[in-house]
Amino acid sequence: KRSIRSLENKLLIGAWQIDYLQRHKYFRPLQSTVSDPDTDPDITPNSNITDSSNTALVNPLPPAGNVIVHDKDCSELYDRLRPPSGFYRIKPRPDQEPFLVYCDMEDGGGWTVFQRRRHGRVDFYRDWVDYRDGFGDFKMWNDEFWLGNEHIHSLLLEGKNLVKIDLMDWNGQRTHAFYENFRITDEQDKYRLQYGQYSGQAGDALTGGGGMVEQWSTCLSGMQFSTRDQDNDRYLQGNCAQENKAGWWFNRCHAANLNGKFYRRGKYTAQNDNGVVWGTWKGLWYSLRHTTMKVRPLLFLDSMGSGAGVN
Ligand SMILES: [Ca+2]
Repeated sequence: KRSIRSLENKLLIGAWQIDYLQRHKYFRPLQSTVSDPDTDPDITPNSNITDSSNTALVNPLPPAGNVIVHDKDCSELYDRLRPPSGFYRIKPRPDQEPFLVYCDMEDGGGWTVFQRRRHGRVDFYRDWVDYRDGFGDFKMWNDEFWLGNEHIHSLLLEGKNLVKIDLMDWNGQRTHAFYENFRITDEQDKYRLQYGQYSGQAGDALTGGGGMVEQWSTCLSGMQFSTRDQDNDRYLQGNCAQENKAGWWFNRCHAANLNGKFYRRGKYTAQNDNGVVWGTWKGLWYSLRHTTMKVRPLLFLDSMGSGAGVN
């Protein structure tokens, strides 16, 4: 199953490369990367690429190097090329196979996205191997995916990062949470979650919100990852991953679970609070419409110089 997945990934990367090369006709006018880093914010490819007759084939493989060069994350790619948002291959560690990620080059730019919910078409109730290796679609701007714990682990390995969690409800209202120095350990330690300082408007639901008593059962800091087939939670009577239809870091069980079941209206009723939940914002019985988890270096200075982006 794993090798099929890896083949699929290679195919996807291949298809994407061909698409990329066609779109950019393998070369671009040189000045485009120098003079106007801020244009072309669109995710969809621009069809108004200059007529090929003006664009001499000066450098056969010019700055569109993301096909050949592998940045370690989207922030490095952003620093180098200021490309539009989209799927790119990155390579966090030199000894690693490059893999596809979605780079959010807006919101200050340079964000590597590792989780996204948009429309509920991708099933997030999956087993350990799927969560380890990643699943979902990596093609369209609104595709849903989990990048995979192994990839997330290597992406976050250096620490000193800032994770931003973007949330939207069914009325289009948005909020966000920041966590500094977000990390997960390796598979041997079941991808245990560690993070530092919280800030933002959505509330610190990862820590459980509420008081000490509530946090004792819902704080996810230090918790291992659980899936329906691997119960690593602190809930002795059952499996939080099964009850909550998700792979996630569970205590007994949670006040935040962005991999939960996708309900098509915000408020829901069920035996368990198993929706796409950020408890400190909308409570446990409201399932969110959009979620994004993304990361970039803590000291990243975006084009606005704010380091934290807007919103
Ligand atoms: Ca359990």
